[in-house]
Amino acid sequence: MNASPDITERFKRGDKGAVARAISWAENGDPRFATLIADVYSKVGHAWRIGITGPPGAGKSTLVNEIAKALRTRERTVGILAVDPSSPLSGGALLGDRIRMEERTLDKGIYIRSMASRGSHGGLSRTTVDACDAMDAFGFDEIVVETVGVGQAEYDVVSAADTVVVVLCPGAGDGVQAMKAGLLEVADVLAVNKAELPGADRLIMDLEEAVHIRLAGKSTWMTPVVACSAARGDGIEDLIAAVERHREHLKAHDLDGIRREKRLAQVHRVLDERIAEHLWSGGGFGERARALLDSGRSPYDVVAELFSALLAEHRHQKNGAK
Ligand SMILES: Nc1nc2c(ncn2[C@@H]2O[C@H](COP(=O)(O)OP(=O)(O)O)[C@@H](O)[C@H]2O)c(=O)[nH]1
Ligand SMILES: [Mg+2]
Repeated sequence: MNASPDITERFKRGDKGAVARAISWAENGDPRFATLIADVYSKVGHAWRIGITGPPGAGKSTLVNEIAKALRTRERTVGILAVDPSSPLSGGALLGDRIRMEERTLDKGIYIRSMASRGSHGGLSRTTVDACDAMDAFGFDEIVVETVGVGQAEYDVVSAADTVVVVLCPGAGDGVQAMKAGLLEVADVLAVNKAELPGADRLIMDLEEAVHIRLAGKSTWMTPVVACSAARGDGIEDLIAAVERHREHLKAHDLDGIRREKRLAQVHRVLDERIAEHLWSGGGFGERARALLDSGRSPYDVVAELFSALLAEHRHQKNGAK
């Protein structure tokens, strides 16, 4: 594969067009992504990755905007990834505003990218991690990933982020509902946004209690609950401070080990994808499975037969290679 030296050059020079191209390759399952990331992989690991998740309407996009602004005043460079599994026009109007903001300020230290999961090649986890790796290697200090916390998405954000911030707000996305949805489990920091609205204090208390019950007696990171009001720009510094405390906590504990496990999970996912692709397209398993089913065999029988055939072929190839 020799199609990327030019892009690799541009990438290393800090041309944002090159990081955009890299992410598109990742989204489309273009093999040039693998070549590029291999070239720049020694640079991956510098950035701190902040995942922002929570129910729709909680104020995630508004918060991401405020966090990015605050990080920029600290001279930190920021890559933003907005992943929206529900809408192909990810991020909607707010993202549009941000892009306009970026154009207006011509701020070289910020890059904003939206990614739709529908139609993306491979899983959302993989493309999210790939996009983060690309932004990380490109040299951003901080990467902020916004995903809607529904269903699988909150686990996807865990695989991509070092610190997961779960954003809730009084009213619609109740604390109890969040617990049911498994959002509390993935939270390193809980942000109660729209804290100026009635019900916020109650939600904060409920969440603190829930965290306490879950983590009491365990010598582990105690998920802080931070009040903020993204629309007013309040509490943003507290939120960033909480993220920084979590970062220090991980650095003092086993950051490398945690990151290695996430890498391993990525290898696992991508290898699974590869194997499945190979079997069902190149390996002709579909045809063989159909034939076996037509002969009246049960699905488990068919699986057993195909699996032993696979192992036999593998052994055969290995011996042939000797
Ligand atoms: N009252 C109030 N509204 C907010 C606050 N932050 C965001 N919003 C509003 O909540 C709505 C959803 O915000 P958005 O950032 O798009 O939420 P997302 O779906 O989680 O990304 C928008 O109308 C925002 O203006 C806040 O702190 N207080
Ligand atoms: Mg949003």
